[in-house]
Amino acid sequence: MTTIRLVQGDITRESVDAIVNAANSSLLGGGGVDGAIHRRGGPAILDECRKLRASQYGKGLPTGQAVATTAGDLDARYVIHTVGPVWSSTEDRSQLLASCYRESLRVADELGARTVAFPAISTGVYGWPIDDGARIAVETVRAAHTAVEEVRFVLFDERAYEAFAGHVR
Ligand code: AR6
Repeated sequence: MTTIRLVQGDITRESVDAIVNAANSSLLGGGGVDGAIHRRGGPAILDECRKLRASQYGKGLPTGQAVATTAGDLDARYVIHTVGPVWSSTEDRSQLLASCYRESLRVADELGARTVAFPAISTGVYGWPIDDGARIAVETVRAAHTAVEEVRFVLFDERAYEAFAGHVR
């Protein structure tokens, strides 16, 4: 059984085996949680991302997939980068968002990670409504077959925290 914990705060301050990054397919950094992870984690993360782009992800990491790098100076062993879908009001992309959580946990299992911190993927720059993003996150983690013992959702603000709390209760 995977325990779900909710924390309000900055994910780059967490101590876990793996921190999940809401990246973009370039893997070369950006704003939001991605920017914060690269800033605090230091250049070792970007170095490995560049190597991934030069090898198996020449065209970038596709939406819904996940890949791991070092966590650099963060208090974690790995950063798992995943690319959420951009919100669309005309097309249902929820399977891609669910895939981000599932694939990140699959990568965590491959690495032997037992504690994993997630941000609310796609709910910032990518515009996904927070309540729906929280529902998909919690439902997908609950349904996942994983050896991860603790999934910690780290929510940046109170609104996001309350959205997740509404689905975990
Ligand atoms: N800790 C935890 N959560 C955070 C932090 C933090 N330090 N900073 C922001 N959030 P976003 P996306 C929350 O925009 O929507 C980047 O430029 C934020 O409040 O980081 O998946 C990438 O490079 C929101 O709830 O990611 C991509 O281009 C959630 O994290 C694009 O943004 C996700 O917001 C990805 O957009």
